[in-house]
Amino acid sequence: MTAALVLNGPNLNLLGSREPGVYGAATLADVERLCVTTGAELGIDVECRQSNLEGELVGWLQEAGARQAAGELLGVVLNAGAYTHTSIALRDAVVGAGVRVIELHISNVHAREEFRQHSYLSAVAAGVIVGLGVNGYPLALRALTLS
Ligand code: CA2
Repeated sequence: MTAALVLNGPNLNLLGSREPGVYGAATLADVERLCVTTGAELGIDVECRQSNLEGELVGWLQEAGARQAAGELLGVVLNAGAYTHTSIALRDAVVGAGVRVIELHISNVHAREEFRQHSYLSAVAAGVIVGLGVNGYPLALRALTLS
């Protein structure tokens, strides 16, 4: 059985606690359960991690690239949170690790503040899912299983 990694970045541990109008009512634990259940339906192992630290996310992307190269991982679903809009380090990690990434955002970042409308990741991602709420996570996992 092969695997996929779901990485959530800064402040996504607060999901469900505030701003339900923007991010919905699901907690991070709910999202991670949804991802694992989806993985079982797709016949893949899904591992979920969250960090508020940019460097930890860089390390996980590098690890994912090595696992992908070894044929153990299909790729990563990455919600990099606000680092999406600031982090050249995460972009370089995606390219450097050669890891297949589906960039995901729960909210429609294009309908929000201007600073959320630029992503350092989109150009190096295999695909982008935006604005579909937490239902985007199962769709992103399914996308990793295609091709
Ligand atoms: O829409 C998304 O998934 C975002 O990646 C979420 C990030 C935001 O900076 C991006 O622009 C879009 C923020 C996550 C913060 O999540 C919270 C959840 C509940 C309460 C407070 C923050």
